[in-house]
Amino acid sequence: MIDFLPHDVNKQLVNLDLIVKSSRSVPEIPQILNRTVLLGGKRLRPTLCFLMGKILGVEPSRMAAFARAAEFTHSASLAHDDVLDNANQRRQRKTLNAETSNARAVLAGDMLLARVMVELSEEGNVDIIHDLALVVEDLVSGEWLQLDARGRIDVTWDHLLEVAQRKTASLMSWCCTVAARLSPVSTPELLEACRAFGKNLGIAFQMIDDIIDYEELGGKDYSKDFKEGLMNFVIADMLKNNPQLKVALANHLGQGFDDEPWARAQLEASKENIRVQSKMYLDMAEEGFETIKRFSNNDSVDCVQSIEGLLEFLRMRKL
Ligand code: GRG
Repeated sequence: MIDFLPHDVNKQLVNLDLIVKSSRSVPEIPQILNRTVLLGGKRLRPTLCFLMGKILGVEPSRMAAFARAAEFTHSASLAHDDVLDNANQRRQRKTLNAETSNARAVLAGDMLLARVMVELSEEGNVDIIHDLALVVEDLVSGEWLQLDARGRIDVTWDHLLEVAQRKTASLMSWCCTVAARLSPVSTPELLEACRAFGKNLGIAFQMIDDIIDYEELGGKDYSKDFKEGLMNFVIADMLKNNPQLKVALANHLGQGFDDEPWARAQLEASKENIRVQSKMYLDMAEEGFETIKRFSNNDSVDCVQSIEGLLEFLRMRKL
């Protein structure tokens, strides 16, 4: 995803060990995790950990355990999410639930979370563990709130924002606050700036994800959310600006409206509106990053540029 990473950060990412090991667990559980949900993906969360760590002067070798915890937590949530969505495919591979069963996928996700607890407790920073436990609460609550909205057309903008903040932004925010907590120049102001930066980045990321959901007509994942009975930012905007479409949209919720002529023009307009909204969140992230930059050291100019490059990349609606 980010092809403009400094050499040393790229090396940290390439060398990041994402194999789950446990001498205590039933051996099949790590084995199946290692060949399903732990493979592939953009590794955005570890990337954030490493970049923010270097910017804030954290010893590089300290960040790997937290980057691993971030990706494991993300992967555990994906394992459970695929059960809830009854999904067969993720990242062009069979999902964990499709490889085993729903019951075993839930258990394997739980095992990953247990590994996160074990490994992070070995790092000995209770505040960081406390923050991550709150993130797990957010992930669960976000998913719960999303379930409340499934099959409903009258979902409010605030509800979608709340879900995005909990499901997507909370973990990205944690990746940034870890660096603030470990930094030799840590202050409450820096911690808050990192929290806000990650939150705004995460909300923008979710909005762009929602736009991309409508990007390739004919692609197998086109309009995935709507076909699963879920409103997202794009469709909520479409409905707000075209209340006359309420009945048609309600009738298609759960099926999709791939090539329906009544939807095309309005859909494109709403994708553009959400792009503008996502830019507002990216602007807020950039503003917060100005504060973070004040705490950065001179050796990390390349990482500062990478974060700015990431924001620019997202402005171009790419993930
Ligand atoms: C067990 C921790 C845990 C949670 C259970 C199911 C659930 C509660 C939460 C689901 C949270 C979820 C799936 C959020 C989606 C966030 C999101 C935007 C995922 C896509 O992230 P990318 O694009 O994915 O970074 P890759 O594939 O690149 O890793």
